[in-house]
Amino acid sequence: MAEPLLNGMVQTPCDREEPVLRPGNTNCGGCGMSIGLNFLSRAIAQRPVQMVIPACCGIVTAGMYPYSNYGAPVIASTFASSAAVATGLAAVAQINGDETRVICWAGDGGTYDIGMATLSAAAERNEDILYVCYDNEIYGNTGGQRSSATPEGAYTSTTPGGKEDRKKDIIGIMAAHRVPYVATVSLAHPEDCLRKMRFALDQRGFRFLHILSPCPTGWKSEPAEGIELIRLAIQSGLYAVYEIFDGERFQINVESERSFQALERYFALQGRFRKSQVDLNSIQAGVEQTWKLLQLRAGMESIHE
Ligand SMILES: Cc1ncc(C[n+]2csc(CCOP(=O)(O)OP(=O)(O)O)c2C)c(N)n1
Ligand code: SF4
Repeated sequence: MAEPLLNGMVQTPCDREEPVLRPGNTNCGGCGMSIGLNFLSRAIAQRPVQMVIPACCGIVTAGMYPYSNYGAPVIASTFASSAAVATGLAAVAQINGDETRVICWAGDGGTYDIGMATLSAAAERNEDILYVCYDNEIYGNTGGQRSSATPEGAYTSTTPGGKEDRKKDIIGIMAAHRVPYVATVSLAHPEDCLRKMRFALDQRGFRFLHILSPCPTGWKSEPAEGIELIRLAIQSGLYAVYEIFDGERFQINVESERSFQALERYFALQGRFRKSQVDLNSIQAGVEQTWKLLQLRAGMESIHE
């Protein structure tokens, strides 16, 4: 029977025999990665899947062998090899003529930094992989060091005065590979999240999803406020929710009023910004610039049309 979700959307129940993320796992309370895995579980439903997870929090989630907190087959890979391992699994599925969808599930450290070489190579070859980056904007698993996804102003264990550099534009980098599908995903918009996950699971070729993923431990935020933080990130314009087809057709999925008040509240609710001297006016100017470019791209017709 159909089950009502938020915003009046109707969604079929998760008909997996068990969820991808089993209860009783040791993820921190309020972990955005857990929320993302629960959405992924619903999106996967009965599709056969195999997952590849590098050495991030997502693999600590699995727990101690021979038990697993994952209700799906998972290979634990090195950071440098996750997209390559997934490439191999996808090739085997193709040879065997089975419908298995291969998913890489990796943090920002494993994606933006340590696994970038094989990620880029797999994207360039348009391998049949769904790569999902849950971006908690730090190296969470090793004590919260900065990554190239850490935003300007954030305190981490290696940026005690607040990070001075801006966050890397991973979406621009992935789109530049002209892969079939790249999207940012809002955990605060279930319909956006499930639609994109289902679409990405069903496509062939390389697909990349980016999930801004609250991490109460690293963000020094309240576990119950993760979804509110995502809403504020979107309302302030800091997190743009959009998708890109074939590297050139841009579509904005959630409009943002780019509210300064939301920006202030986003920073105020997180201890990681408390010590930093970040100038919110300059952050907002950066946001406006990013949005201007995004709107221009979204307004452009595909050059092939
Ligand atoms: C090549 C390599 N370098 C460094 C490490 C140490 N290490 C283990 S987990 C981790 C951080 C991972 O961060 P991220 O991918 O963002 O995932 P998170 O822990 O935040 O979920 C690091 C640096 C490693 N395992 N392998
Ligand atoms: S450190 Fe952050 S990403 Fe890792 S399990 Fe805890 S809340 Fe989740």
